[in-house]
Amino acid sequence: MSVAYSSITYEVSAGVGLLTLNREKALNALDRQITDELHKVLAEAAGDPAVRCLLITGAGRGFSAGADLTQLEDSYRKGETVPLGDMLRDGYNRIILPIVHMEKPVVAAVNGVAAGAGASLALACDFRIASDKARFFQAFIKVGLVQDSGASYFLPRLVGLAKAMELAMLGDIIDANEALRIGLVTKVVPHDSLMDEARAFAEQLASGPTRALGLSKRAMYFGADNDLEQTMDYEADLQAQTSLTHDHMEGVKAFLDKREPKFEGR
Ligand code: T3D
Repeated sequence: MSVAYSSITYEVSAGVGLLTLNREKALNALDRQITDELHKVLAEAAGDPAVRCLLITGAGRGFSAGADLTQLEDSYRKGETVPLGDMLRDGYNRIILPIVHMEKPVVAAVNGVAAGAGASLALACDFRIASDKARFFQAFIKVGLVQDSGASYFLPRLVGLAKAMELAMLGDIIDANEALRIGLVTKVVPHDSLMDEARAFAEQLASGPTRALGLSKRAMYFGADNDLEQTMDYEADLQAQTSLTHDHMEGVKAFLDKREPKFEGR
């Protein structure tokens, strides 16, 4: 299945939903249209049993340059300030949360620059496979804004508080190798093989025990914000669910039969 929106393309094959941001000229900067379309496609991917892993990338040489800074150009040129709080609540927050809440793995194939809210989009994914041309940029501070779209949540958890402060407050652009060194990305691959590598990675996840993967993600977020006792209790609740799945039974049978398991995502 393949659907073309005006700023996104989306297709599903071999258990992987491939979502491509498609505003190449503006390095896939996020305007209202693309944000609304993202919201729609994320809901579709979350509810589609044929999608067992979602892969997000950008067309052209950018992953996403963050908020489309031309959107409010008229106001800024006239010297009018614009309060952005509600725009975030109605806009980017509605695309970041569904990625985190999606009970299946989400992978970003970071093909180029990921800046501002575009970097947050990549950070919200469970894995980042980066092209050797990828760059990460907490651009917010350069335009006099605080980081948003979850960057203050994801960054300290991924790279530690000190490095998160450095990235956010200095606003230096880092390349793919530095991103790998500080733990921001899963791996760096040659640019020309990015999509093959990212697809293979996504297909491996898509052939896994989807329910356990989804609940593993949920448990990790829970564990990051709760104490050991609460977390172990929560794990027990989740295990009560995974233990009833076909994939759990299949995994144990495969072990006993000394063969590879064939998970079906149920
Ligand atoms: O407003 C709100 O909704 C509030 C929320 C804010 C959240 C945020 O995301 S704030 C941060 C917004 N993003 C930025 O500040 C990044 C701005 N862009 C850049 O600093 C640079 O473009 C990059 C470092 C990302 C890439 O540099 P480079 O040299 O590789 O490319 P370029 O030549 O600067 O950009 C290529 C084109 O994309 C260019 O258009 P042109 O001249 O070819 O017609 C450029 O204007 C356009 N572009 C890049 N970023 C944006 C953009 N157009 C609109 N919005 C952008 N963010």
